[in-house]
Amino acid sequence: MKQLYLLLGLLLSFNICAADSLNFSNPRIPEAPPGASVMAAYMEINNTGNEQIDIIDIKSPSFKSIEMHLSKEVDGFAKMLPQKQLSIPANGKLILEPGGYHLMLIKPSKWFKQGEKIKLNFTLSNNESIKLEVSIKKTRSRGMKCAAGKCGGM
Ligand SMILES: [Cu+2]
Repeated sequence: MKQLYLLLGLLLSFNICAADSLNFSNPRIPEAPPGASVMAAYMEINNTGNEQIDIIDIKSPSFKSIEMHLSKEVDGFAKMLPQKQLSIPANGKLILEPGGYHLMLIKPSKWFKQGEKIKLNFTLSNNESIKLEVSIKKTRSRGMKCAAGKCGGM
């Protein structure tokens, strides 16, 4: 009997995978005007595990492609720098937010409106995958206007 428990314990410990250590909070995709060719996704990703986790690829049936970006000011210009991966530190978090890291959703298959859900499929560096559903939300469009170089004025 004791041996059986030991075996079960071993099996359980081998079942713990990196994907189980990630928690996603407040995931959201701001609604974009009809005809927009890109959208952005934001969220907070928490890693409860003792090892860093790297997201190396993201796909969605609703978009042609998805890139990982970091918004940064370079020589006075706001730029979006493509990232090869998103790293969530051990026992830490990575925040995707306007003006920082974000997911760039490229070429939507149609116009997605508030309340619709987008399926995202994350691939980790160890080939595990995580599925996440993110809702389209109406938000103030300030960030979009700034990105287009029309902050204030107008
Ligand atoms: Cu971007």
